[in-house]
Amino acid sequence: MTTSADVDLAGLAARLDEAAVTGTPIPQLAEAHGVDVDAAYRVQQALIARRTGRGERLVGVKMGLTSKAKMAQVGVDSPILGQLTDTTQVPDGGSVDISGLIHPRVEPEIAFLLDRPPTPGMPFTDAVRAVAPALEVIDSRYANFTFSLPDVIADNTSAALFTVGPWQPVPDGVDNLGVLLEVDGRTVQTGSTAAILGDPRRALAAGVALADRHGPALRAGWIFLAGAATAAVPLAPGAHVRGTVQGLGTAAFTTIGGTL
Ligand code: OOG
Ligand code: MG
Repeated sequence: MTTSADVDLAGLAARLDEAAVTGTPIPQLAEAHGVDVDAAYRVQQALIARRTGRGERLVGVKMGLTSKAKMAQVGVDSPILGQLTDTTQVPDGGSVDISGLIHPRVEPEIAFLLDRPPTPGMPFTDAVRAVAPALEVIDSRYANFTFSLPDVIADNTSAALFTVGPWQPVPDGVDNLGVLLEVDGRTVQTGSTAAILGDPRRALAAGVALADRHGPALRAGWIFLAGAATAAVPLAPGAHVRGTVQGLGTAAFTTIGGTL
């Protein structure tokens, strides 16, 4: 029997890395190679190590699948942790070249700025210095945007690009703020931060637990994306995208390049 101990995790990371770099979808890997959740996080670490080895710098982490809308969209029902690097951050109001992506989708997010390395049980306002509206572009490296739980973990939770809007002081509550995603001035998704594990502060707690078990060690000054409150929508070239979180303002970008 093949166990994850026998698997060439670095080899799987190399395949996912190459798929992202060349914009070429690949078949799912986990089942064929006996990769479970623990091994999948090791593949993700190896993937990120390849990228930091090329000069990318970690700037934060992201939660995925923290809302029912997202879980239903991809058929995986467990929150997951991925990693964000500097080269994947698009300035607010900037342009995003999506020509190298496979089948990008965009989703509205809420971001936390970590004031210190959060530990289990630390009060939210001790751990978080500021909050902001954000947008995430996801792009599964797997054909047809279809994957199992270990597959999406190994693929760094489909992370591709992200934009954070202006940081705001932490409001009294972040658990019931309206969320809006607009493309070319049309509303394409609406929701509430309540959809994020009932309260996005729980996403931070879940992320702390996952980072504790699988890495990376969270750092002061890092960005933490809590996971989308709504389903993601396909991203076309020439699209003006805005994500708004009630009381926090808007994050926006415009896409260039890419094909429909
Ligand atoms: C997995 C990533 C999910 C979120 O916010 O839920 C995610 C996917 O949907 O491909 O980033
Ligand atoms: Mg997301």
